[in-house]
Amino acid sequence: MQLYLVTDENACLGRDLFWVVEEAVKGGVTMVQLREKSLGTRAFIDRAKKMKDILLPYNVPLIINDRVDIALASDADGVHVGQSDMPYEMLKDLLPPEKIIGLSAETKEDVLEAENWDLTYLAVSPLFSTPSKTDTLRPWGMDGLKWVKANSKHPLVVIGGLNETNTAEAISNGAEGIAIISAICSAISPFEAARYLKFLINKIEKI
Ligand code: TZP
Ligand code: MG
Repeated sequence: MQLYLVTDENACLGRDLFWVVEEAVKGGVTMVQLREKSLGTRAFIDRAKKMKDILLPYNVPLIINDRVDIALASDADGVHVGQSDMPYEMLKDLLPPEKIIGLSAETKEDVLEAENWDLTYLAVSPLFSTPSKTDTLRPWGMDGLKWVKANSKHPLVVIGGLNETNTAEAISNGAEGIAIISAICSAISPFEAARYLKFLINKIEKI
């Protein structure tokens, strides 16, 4: 989950979503979340299966946003849920034990509640305010990230406003993964954007 691409077709500047994702993966993206807020169930399943086929040769896991049924139907590697999606206990009952479960935490209460759960990662969301998602609570900021790091046992992913200017600082402050929509999907070259972000992450991790 080091460099975690979250998809949004609307951010791809009219280019094919699968092309954007494959370029980004070639550039160094290590995990992909298929996030579809307006597709019908059947179209979502088709897209998930196609995405899985594309990612398989690169050994990059596919995570489905919100929809446990789609994750199961497409044999994706896991799900990402927010605070208003299916509750953790139900997810745990429905998903095979090896599947990835990621949860967004928007408040300190969310972080503390998640201490009781067996998550693959906790997403600090949003780290910064972002035009890509406007219905969020107050951004955590770097100080918020430090608080979560000190109060959570889970590996942390940061999402919201991440780009080449703040990725290194987020990693230095304890993020294990950087989740990104626009800095990759809207880049002129998703390949180069991913490559540079990956370089920044690796550089900090080596220090
Ligand atoms: N959840 C919290 S912020 C966000 C999501 C899906 C959007 C992140 O997009 P960007 O363009 O990387 O800021
Ligand atoms: Mg959700």
